[in-house]
Amino acid sequence: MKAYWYDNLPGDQREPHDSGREVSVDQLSRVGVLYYNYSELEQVDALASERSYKNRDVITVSPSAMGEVYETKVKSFFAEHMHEDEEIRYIRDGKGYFDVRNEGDEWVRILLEKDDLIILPAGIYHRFTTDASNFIVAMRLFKEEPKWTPLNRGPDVDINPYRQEYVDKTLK
Ligand code: KMT
Ligand code: NI
Repeated sequence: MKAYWYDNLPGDQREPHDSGREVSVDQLSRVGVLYYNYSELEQVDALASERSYKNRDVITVSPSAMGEVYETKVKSFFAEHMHEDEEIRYIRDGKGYFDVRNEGDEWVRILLEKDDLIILPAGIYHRFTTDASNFIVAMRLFKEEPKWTPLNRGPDVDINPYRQEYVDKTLK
C-alpha cells in the first residue's frame, strides 16, 4: 500500500499520478478509510464475522477476464461515486488504485496490492482504476444483497441520507 495526493495532471488514469506528497494510514482513518494488511485468510474471516459480512466473491479485472467490455468497465469504475454501504476489498493479485476524497475534497490515491484490505465507509466519494498492468484480482465482501449501485456525484447524491450521515459524522 502506498497513499499520496493525486497530482490532478492530465494523462491516463492508470498512470501513477503521484504528486510526491504522501498520505499516512492515520490520515486515511480521519476520513473513515481503514487499511489492513492480511497475509492469512483467517484474518479476513475474523474481520468479516466482526462486521457481519456473510458473503464474498472474487472479481478479476483484466482484458483477458472481461474481454471487450474491459475498457468500458475501467472507465465506469473511475466515475466519482459513493455507495450506501461500506466497500470492502481484499486484493489477491495484481494492483489497482482506489482514489478517495479527503476532508478538503482533494483526491488521495491509494495503491493496493496483494494482501492489502481496504474499507471505504458508506457515503465517501471515491473511484477505482487498474494500473498500467491492467490486472487485479480482488475479493469483495458483502452482507446480504450487495448494495454496490454506484451513485455518481451530483446535486441529488450530495443530499443522499447516507452521504449526509458520512459528512456529519466523519467530516465535521
Ligand atoms: C469497485 O467498486 O470499483 C470495484 O469493485 C472495482 C473492482 S474491485 C478491485
Ligand atoms: Ni465504489
